[in-house]
Amino acid sequence: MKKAFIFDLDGVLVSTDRYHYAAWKSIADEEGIYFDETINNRLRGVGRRESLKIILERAPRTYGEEEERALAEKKNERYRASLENLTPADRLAGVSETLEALRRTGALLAVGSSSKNARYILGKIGYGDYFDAVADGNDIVNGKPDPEVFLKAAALLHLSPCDCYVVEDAKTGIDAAVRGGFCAVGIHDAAGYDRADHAIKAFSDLLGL
Ligand code: B16
Ligand code: MG
Repeated sequence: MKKAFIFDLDGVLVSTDRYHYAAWKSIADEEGIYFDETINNRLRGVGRRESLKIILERAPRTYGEEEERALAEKKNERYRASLENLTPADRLAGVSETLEALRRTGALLAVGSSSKNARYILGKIGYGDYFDAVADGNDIVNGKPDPEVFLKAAALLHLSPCDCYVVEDAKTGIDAAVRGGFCAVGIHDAAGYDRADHAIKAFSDLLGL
């Protein structure tokens, strides 16, 4: 087992997919842009402004920089409002027990998320002070598939990428991990992605790495 685990947040420790979808869907509907769950899957692990650009691919007109900024902000207000009711019960299956067991092995635990709301979400699910390091969308210039967020987390842990697993549910996150020299572990949507070094079915399978 390696010295540390760097976890993606959304889709790995907690799932706020349906809230992202509802917020983007309301914006798309208001703008008269077609948007469905299949397109939403392309937003997994992708930053907010990049997500908006994917949605605007189907827009009947072009949007200026300021309009895009306002739409992203409106989406975030709606998304943030829906996060208010998150509680520790929203941690995904097996997360609480597995993190505790990993910690008992002496492994360091960190988060590497594209989300600018990561610290807020961690607080809501009772992990405000839990991790040894947190790197998120506020700390980086380049989003996944650039490895910046994971490199930042590894630097905060004072470890090299080769000493760390990155656990990801998004293909773009696996690409980022591989590019950064991490050991990439795919779960859920990313479990079938052949670029991952390991694929796990359940979160608790991390204990068997
Ligand atoms: P925000 P992760 C990602 O989180 C989500 O998967 C993605 O759907 C979202 O667009 C992105 O964060 C940005 O989120 O609007 O809150 O900054 O999977 O990298 O933890
Ligand atoms: Mg994710």
